[in-house]
Amino acid sequence: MKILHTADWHIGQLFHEYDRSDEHQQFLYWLTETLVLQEIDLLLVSGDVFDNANPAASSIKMFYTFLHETSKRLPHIQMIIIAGNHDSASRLEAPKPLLESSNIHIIGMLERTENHAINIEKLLIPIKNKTNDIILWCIAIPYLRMGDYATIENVSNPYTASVVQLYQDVFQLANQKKQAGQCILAMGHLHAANVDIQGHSDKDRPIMGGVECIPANAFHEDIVYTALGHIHKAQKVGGRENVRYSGSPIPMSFSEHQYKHQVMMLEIKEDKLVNMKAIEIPILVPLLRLPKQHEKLENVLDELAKLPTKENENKLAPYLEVRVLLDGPEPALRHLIEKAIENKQVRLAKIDVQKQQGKENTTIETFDKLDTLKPSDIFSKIYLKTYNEEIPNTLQKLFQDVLEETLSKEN
Ligand SMILES: [Mn+2]
Repeated sequence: MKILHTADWHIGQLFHEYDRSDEHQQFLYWLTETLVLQEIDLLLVSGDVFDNANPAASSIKMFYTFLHETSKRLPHIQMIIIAGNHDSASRLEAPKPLLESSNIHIIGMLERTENHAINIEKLLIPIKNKTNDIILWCIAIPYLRMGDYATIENVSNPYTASVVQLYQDVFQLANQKKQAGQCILAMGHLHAANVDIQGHSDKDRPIMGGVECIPANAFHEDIVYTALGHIHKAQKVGGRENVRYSGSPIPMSFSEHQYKHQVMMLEIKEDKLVNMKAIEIPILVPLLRLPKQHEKLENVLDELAKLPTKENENKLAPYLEVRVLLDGPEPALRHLIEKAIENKQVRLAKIDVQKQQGKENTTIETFDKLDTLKPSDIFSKIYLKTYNEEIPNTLQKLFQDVLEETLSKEN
C-alpha cells in the first residue's frame, strides 16, 4: 500500500494582500498528477485545508474539484482529512455523508457517546485494500480545542496530558482490533515538543496553540507512521524517522523562504514501513528578500535598481520583501521603494524597517507623574529613543503646531 502525507494547505490565504489562488491551484494539479504517477492508495491530509474558518466559495470549489478529479482518476484511492486550527470543524465535516460513499473520510470534531465520553471509535478509521480486506487502522484526531477533551486534574499541563491520553486510548482500541498483517497509522494537528518552528517566528504568522507541546512519546512505538500537521517546516519529531511533519506545500511567510516544500510518500508491506521518501513540490511564485541584511535606504534603492525588468505578465512575479535600516524618519519610504521597482519583475509584499538602536536610558514615568507630563516631552523622549538623536527644530515646530491646533479644537 502506498501512502502520501501532506498538510497545511491554507487554501484561500492572502499573501500580504495578494491572492494566491494560482499557487494553490497549481499545487492541487501537481498533487493529483503525483498521486496518479505514484499510484497512491491512501492520501492523508493532516489539517489546515483552508486558511480560515469561513472560506470563500472559490476556495471551497477548488478543494471539492480536487477531491472529485482525484477520485475520478484514481477510483480506488482513499483519503483521510482531519481539521486543523484554521479550519472550521463543522464546516469541513458538513459533506461527510456524501464523501464517505467515495472513500473520503473527514474528521472535523470529536463525537460524544450518550454518557458524554469521547467516542473513540469514530477516531479510528479502517482502511481496506482493493479486495476489500482491512489492511490498516488509522488513528485520526483533529486539532483539539479547549472543551474538546476530558480535563485531567492534578497535572501541571492538563491539555498535554489529555491529548496524550486520547492518543493512548485510541491506540489501545486499534491494537485490540488489529489482526495479524495489519498495521496502525496516526494523524494529528498539533504542536509537538522540541520542533523547529522556523517560519512561525515571524509576527505575520504567529503560531497557534504553541504553549502546550505534545511529546513524541504520545505516539506509541507500534504505530508505523505518524502524519502530523501544524508546523510549516517539514521535519521528523523527537528523533523518530516515522513521526513527521510533511510541512506546508507553499511558503506562508517570508521566514519560510529558505526551506524546501514537500510531501511525504510511504510504502507499507504487511505491517511494516518499507519505504519512505520526500517529494519536492515545485514553487510557482518565489519569495525574494532584499537585501540579505537590513541596509541604508540608498543602498537598498541601488540593489532594487539591479532587479530584472518587468515582462508583459506580472501576475506570477516573485513576492518581494524590502529590508531597510533607518536612522531617522523617512516619510517617503514607500513611495521611493515603489518608484524603484515600478518596471521590475517583482510584486512588493512587505517593507521591513529596522531602526538604528536608540538610547535605552529614557526613563518611564510613574503613574503619579502623569499629570506633570507634557506631550512635547514625551515626543522628544520617544524620538531620542527611536533615532538616538535630538528632534530637529523643524519637526519639533510641526509637532507644536499640530498640538496647538488639536487643543484649540478641543476647547
Ligand atoms: Mn495549524
